[in-house]
Amino acid sequence: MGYGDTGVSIAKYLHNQSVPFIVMDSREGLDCQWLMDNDYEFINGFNVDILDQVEKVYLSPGISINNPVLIRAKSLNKEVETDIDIFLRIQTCFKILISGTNGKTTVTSMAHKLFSDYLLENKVLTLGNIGNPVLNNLSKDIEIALIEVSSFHLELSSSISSDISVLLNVSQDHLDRHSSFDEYKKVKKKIFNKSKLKIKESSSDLSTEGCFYYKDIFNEYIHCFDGLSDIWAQHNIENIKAAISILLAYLICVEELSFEDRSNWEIFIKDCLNILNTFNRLPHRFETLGSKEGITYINDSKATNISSTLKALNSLQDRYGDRKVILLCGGDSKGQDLNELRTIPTSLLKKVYIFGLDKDLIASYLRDFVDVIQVKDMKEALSLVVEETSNGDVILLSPACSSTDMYNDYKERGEEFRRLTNFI
Ligand code: UMA
Repeated sequence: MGYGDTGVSIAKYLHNQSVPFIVMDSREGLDCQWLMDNDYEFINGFNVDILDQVEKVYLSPGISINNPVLIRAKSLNKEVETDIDIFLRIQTCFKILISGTNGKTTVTSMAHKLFSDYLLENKVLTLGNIGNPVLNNLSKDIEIALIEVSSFHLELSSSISSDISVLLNVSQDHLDRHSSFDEYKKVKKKIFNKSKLKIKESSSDLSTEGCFYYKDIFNEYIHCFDGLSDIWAQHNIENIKAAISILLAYLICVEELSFEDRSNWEIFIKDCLNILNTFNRLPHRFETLGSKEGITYINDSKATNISSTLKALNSLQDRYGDRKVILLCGGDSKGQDLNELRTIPTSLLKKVYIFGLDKDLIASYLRDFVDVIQVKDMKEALSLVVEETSNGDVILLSPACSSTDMYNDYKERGEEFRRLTNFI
């Protein structure tokens, strides 16, 4: 079910096993040439009747648990599996699962940099939600797999297990897919189901036994982080701690470092920070595009929920004075509780331009605190913004919403910001 990146990887996996299959996808105009060339049936839409011929159902993460074919398959006791289930069952490498509402891809990439530079001999790969379907890597010679998993993966997967599982943070997101915030939290907690070692941000949220808390573990070593003056690094301090704690946990698992004897930890942390000094920042994530005529432009298009936008604004508050930031936001708010918007640091904001599907709704929550202007799109916002800015201001695209009402994805939205601001 689904013939996007994951569906294609599942189809190729089954083809290699000589297992016959049928593909279903509701999208129009999909490229099905490979299926046709190999005589596989493609159904454009979801047809419950097909289940008579089916022994097992394979799911893409985008398929909802309320999809009628999936509901019917379960009621008929058909086996249901995801690509993640297959990979975790078959691949024998050391498996590290990473999830969380914000920072998953950044932490997975930072951990990859740390593992690759620290453990020169090991073959380490990043897989999963980061944009590399796990099944494309089944036959590869991997020693350590850093697998980014989303709430969609966790919700649909039936047999989550790992050597190390990491849950970064949990705040409201994807509430158009999960029935409530509590349900979303429950799904995220599945990452710890059969995990030998668990890593979590802190002990304060979601109660889970036997965890390694990366916010607290570095308390004694906080002076090591003092040198991180760069605004990007400050914004990512929790992500940096999480990435270091993943390598630390791995070294504890393979007994190269000890949890009890911490005499080498300080050197280890400093080594890690040195490695991350040369980490290539990821685009669309609090990405400073540059400055022109005294105005700084930041592309934070990946901020697809309110907590991510709050983080960006709070980072800027430490650095800039009152009324220095012009925020561009809006899109599909995905059922988030917009009351959270009331906690934004309003003194920092000069103006907020709002566009997209939920602009009226978002404006109604912000209007009492800040100067709000509703616009048709990002282009209109940027054409008006020119009149407002003065030396030392920051123009921040941090939408707090999903992009899919106006763009294919957050990347396209970020690219448009880059193009319209002439940072090509
Ligand atoms: N489809 C249907 N009906 C549905 C839902 C989907 O027919 O109800 C079809 C679509 O028409 C499309 C296909 O399924 O042809 C898309 O499948 P998909 O939505 O499961 O996406 P994939 O292309 O397989 O990509 C997925 C992840 N996407 C989602 O979970 C939505 C990718 O994460 C991931 O990189 C990829 O697998 C490889 O593991 C993207 C993402 O946006 C980056 N993730 C969300 C996030 O990070 O917040 C969860």
